Amino acid sequence: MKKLHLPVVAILTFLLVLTACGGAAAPSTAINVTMTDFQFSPNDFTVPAGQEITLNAANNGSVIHNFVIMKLGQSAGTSFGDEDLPNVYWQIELQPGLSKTTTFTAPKDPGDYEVVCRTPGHLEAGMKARLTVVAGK
Ligand SMILES: [Cu+2]
Repeated sequence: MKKLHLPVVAILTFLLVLTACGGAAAPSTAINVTMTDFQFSPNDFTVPAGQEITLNAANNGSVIHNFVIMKLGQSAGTSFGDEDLPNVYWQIELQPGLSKTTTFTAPKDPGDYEVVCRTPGHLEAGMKARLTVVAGK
């Protein structure tokens, strides 16, 4: 039994260090996303608040996909509908098989922002991600 203790302590220490460093990946002003039927890959992005972000998006799926960032504190819930439109911070639509590079200004307020695909049925299928906005230094 004692042999188990050292690895456990090492793992816990590692997790503590990660937490101390902020947990999520370092913020980047250039992010890449690949959309397929029906997910975002990766599904977690970290960007610095208020800065111009370059988004390289590719739709490798067989249908239209969207990268929709909801406003802070807003969620599209289980299904994206017209009632969610006023709560959209920024969005792009991408035809199947295409890639596109665009830019947007990251929200000025740090926090976790919901990212969804608004094509009917896709959020229901789990097409969702998270944009983490962190304060600049
Ligand atoms: Cu989609």
